[in-house]
Amino acid sequence: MIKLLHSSDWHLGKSLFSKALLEDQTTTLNEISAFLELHEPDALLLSGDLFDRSVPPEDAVERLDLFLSNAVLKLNVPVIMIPGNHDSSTRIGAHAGLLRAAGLHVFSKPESIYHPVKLGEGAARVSVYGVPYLEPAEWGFYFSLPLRTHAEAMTQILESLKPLLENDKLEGRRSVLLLHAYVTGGQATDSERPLSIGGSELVPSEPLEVFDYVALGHLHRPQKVGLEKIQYPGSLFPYSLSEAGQKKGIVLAKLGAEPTEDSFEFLEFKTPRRLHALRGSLEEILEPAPESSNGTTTFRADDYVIAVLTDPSLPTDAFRRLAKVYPGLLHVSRESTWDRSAANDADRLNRALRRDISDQDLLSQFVALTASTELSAEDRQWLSSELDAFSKAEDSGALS
Ligand SMILES: [Mn+2]
Repeated sequence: MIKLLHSSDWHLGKSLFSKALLEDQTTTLNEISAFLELHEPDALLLSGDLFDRSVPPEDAVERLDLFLSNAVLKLNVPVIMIPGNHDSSTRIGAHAGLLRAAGLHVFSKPESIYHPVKLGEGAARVSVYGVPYLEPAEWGFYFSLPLRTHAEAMTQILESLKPLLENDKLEGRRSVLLLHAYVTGGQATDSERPLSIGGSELVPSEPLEVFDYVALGHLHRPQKVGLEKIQYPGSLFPYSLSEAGQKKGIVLAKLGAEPTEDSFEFLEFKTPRRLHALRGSLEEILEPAPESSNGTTTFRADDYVIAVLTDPSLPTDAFRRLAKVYPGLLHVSRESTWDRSAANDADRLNRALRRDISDQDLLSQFVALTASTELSAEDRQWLSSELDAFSKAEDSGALS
């Protein structure tokens, strides 16, 4: 039996609403180290976006270095990794040749796809392939073909891997692929950076089924894509409001001599701070912190909070008042009331515009639609005098 732990999208060095997350990321990395000690896997697979930026901050670089040294040198777990779309493949791949001898395997160049890491012995053996995240044009340059989409690049990569995969089969070796891509059928969150502007970023899942396990990276929601053997473990930490309350964790893949012996398990992180989204009016949210925000997770005093206020306008001092109740408050926003009915109202306003109505009535309607409140007599008076002053200035040419 070959045991593989699979993680991705660490985004070390990332901030959420100006709050640096490295401390929280370290808590989770410590939990991954504990998983390595507990499960003693044959390898740890990291499917890209190790850092949040191609030039990561120094403390994030140091953090990754500490983690990898501990995993490879102290725990004796080989680490196999690829750069993602947030990483610089050159920087992630620095010294790859030297590090390989120590047990850190980095796929960072196009030709590295032909050099799988071979693990195991006897009946349970695998070849682990890695496809570094590169732009379609970079693959096109490598293959000397006009490749414009990630799907086209993937077709070419898989085609070129065929002889190696056939050889694995002949020798009774299972195959694993590390890939950082948006595979068709996957569900995104709000924290992935699109892989292409304008064109298609999707890669079809069917051709990936030739592998016994596809260790995916890119999408931040943990998920299987169609089959159990094609999985995203999701990000290290919730990196957007859309991931509040979402379970985060790591995948434990066990591959036997035959596919029927395989199993895939999601191991949830327990220690890190949670991210909660609290929706409601300021007064509602200011009530003592709820014990549970979604029925399954316990609310801890230092948990991160994003407050989405439903008040008709943003109450003054909302952040300061909320931060007293929620020390981990990261951001306060107001839920937009701009929905379909608002759009219909706007349409009505447009039609009203074409009829001849006074400026004052037009502005009153605008205020009523956007602020969900009627103008008071006092407001009307103020508006009327401002409008008068404006037309006079306009007539005298002062505004031209
Ligand atoms: Mn990512």
